[in-house]
Amino acid sequence: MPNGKTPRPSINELKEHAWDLRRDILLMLREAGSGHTGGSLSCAEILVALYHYKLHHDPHNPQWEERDRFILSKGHCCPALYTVLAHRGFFPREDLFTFRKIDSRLQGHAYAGVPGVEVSTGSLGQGLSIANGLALAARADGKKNRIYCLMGDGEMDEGQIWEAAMTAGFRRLDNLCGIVDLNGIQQDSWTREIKDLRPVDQKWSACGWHVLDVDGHDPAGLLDALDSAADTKGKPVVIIARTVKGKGVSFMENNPVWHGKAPNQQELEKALQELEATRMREGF
Ligand SMILES: Cc1ncc(C[n+]2csc(CCOP(=O)(O)OP(=O)(O)O)c2C)c(N)n1
Ligand SMILES: [Mg+2]
Repeated sequence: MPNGKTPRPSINELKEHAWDLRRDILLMLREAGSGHTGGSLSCAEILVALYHYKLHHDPHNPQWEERDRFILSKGHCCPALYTVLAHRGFFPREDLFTFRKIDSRLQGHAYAGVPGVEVSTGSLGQGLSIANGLALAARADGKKNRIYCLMGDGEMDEGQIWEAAMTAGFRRLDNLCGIVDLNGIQQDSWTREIKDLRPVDQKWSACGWHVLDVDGHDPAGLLDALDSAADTKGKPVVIIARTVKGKGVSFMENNPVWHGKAPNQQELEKALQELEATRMREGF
């Protein structure tokens, strides 16, 4: 049960967990033949920082009352969530290869029937409102657990996000931490061309949030930001995590085509070779 007070994993360990996550995301998407590759790869380090360090959770008792809650508001990126949950022992890794198959509980958007998934998501814009409810309930019950909500940058186009952001700021929900996976791309184009979010930090601070801006692929920076968020009193905290969509595979990086496309066998092999080369080069 990592809790941020325990010693931090080494940077190499975290890099290795993110590497394993990327490998299994690619393998499961190939097996399924469909799914959301780019946004799953962009949030790998964020999920590793949460599930291998910050979250209080118990894979053997997913409903443990005192657990921290994590809401994947960008529910189409469930390949990343399912994989980190399998790696933490919530269910067997082999189940990943049933993703999107008939009768599998590993549905193509995050499904609450999977151990460790708090809520079904996929209709964008709703996760932060759910997180607010959980944060208000925890406060009312005098609980110490924290609530985390990961959103996409394209998802910021949803009005409901800003209704929820204003509510959390007004209610001073300091047990709530939002994370924005700012990868610059939504569905088939660049976020700045569809609806420019900038200045995104000022939008959140105007709603009453404390804003942290980090490199979303730097494990140390993410751990610092998560610790700092937990220590912030009187305000919710949003971590703006600057990421690359498709991170880790050169031909998937910054290419909107890979938003909702799974690799074919040849692409998978090329991607895995690249991941292996990175591991050798960086020596983790
Ligand atoms: C309410 C709603 N409208 C549209 C969609 C279709 N859709 C799925 S993913 C996506 C783009 C999301 O972009 P972003 O939030 O930036 O996610 P990421 O880049 O992390 O994949 C859209 C429009 C949806 N899932 N829900
Ligand atoms: Mg995006």
